[in-house]
Amino acid sequence: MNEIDGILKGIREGNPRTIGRAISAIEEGNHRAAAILQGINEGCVLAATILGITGPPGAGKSTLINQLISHYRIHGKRVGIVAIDPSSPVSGGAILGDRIRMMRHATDPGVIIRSMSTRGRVGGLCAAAGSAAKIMACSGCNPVIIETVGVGHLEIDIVGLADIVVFVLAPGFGDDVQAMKAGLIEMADVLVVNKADHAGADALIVDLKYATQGRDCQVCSTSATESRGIEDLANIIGNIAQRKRQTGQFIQKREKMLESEILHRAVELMRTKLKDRLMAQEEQIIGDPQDIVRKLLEEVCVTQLESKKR
Ligand SMILES: Nc1nc2c(ncn2[C@@H]2O[C@H](COP(=O)(O)OP(=O)(O)OP(=O)(O)O)[C@@H](O)[C@H]2O)c(=O)[nH]1
Ligand SMILES: [Mg+2]
Repeated sequence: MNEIDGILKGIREGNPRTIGRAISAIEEGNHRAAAILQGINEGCVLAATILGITGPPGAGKSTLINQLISHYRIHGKRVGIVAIDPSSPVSGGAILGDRIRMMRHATDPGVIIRSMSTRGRVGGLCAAAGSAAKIMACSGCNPVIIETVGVGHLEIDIVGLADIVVFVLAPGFGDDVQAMKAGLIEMADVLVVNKADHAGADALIVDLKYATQGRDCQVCSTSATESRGIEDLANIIGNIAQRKRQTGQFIQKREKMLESEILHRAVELMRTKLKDRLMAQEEQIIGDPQDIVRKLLEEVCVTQLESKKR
């Protein structure tokens, strides 16, 4: 068995170390990455629901995810988590914090947890997070949860990565919520008011329910630390997943996701090839930029086609 087949077998068998190695290969973009992704069974990827859980720093996303993991484990499901750390000074300790909060599940072979950092490469990270989610799905995880920080403008395009978007809020983010409300209702399938044990939660729920009237966006409340509202949230998510599959929304979205992944990869590939070609030019570059671009593109495409024939 060659190395890639071994890795693919390990992924299918749910071996956490192999899954970790495969995701590292994707993050590094090393020579194994493309082969691993090619070998991923799209059927498993389609079978899993990818949940995006986002919201302002400190709203309780990780604590809530921890509770959701317990819920899904009780129901016999394997769960994958991709925790994206924005590397921002605000939540600099996010990775460590998330790991500690999920530690309860860290030794459970039915739970795969992976942290990823943006380090400024948002586009690349989105692709890597999407690929990590695919690998987890292929290892039998369902759902796969992606945690990202989102405030106002979304740093990571979670809507483009997930089948269902859950936005977690907490009382005390008052003005932010007002400013974000329209955008939130547009992008989220579920708005969760977490920290329902805090004062102000009821008023926030009423406010959000009013704002979402007639819209395709559900509101619920949880207390992640007190383990309240978790089952309701899981049921809401389950019902949305079922409905999206029945109406064809699910597959439409996945097709769009694949389209943008292909575009991203194509652009990255072309960028590298064009740059290499430009750097390799010996004579001085002068003339009409448009002509040079056309010539460069032609050269790169011809070389690409020739290497394919060989
Ligand atoms: N009272 C109360 N505290 C909570 C609740 N959920 C989370 N917390 C606390 O809120 C703090 C932040 O929780 P996290 O789960 O780390 O929040 P997060 O949204 O993942 O934070 P970042 O990943 O840094 O953006 C922790 O101290 C939690 O214990 C809740 O339902 N009630
Ligand atoms: Mg967190």
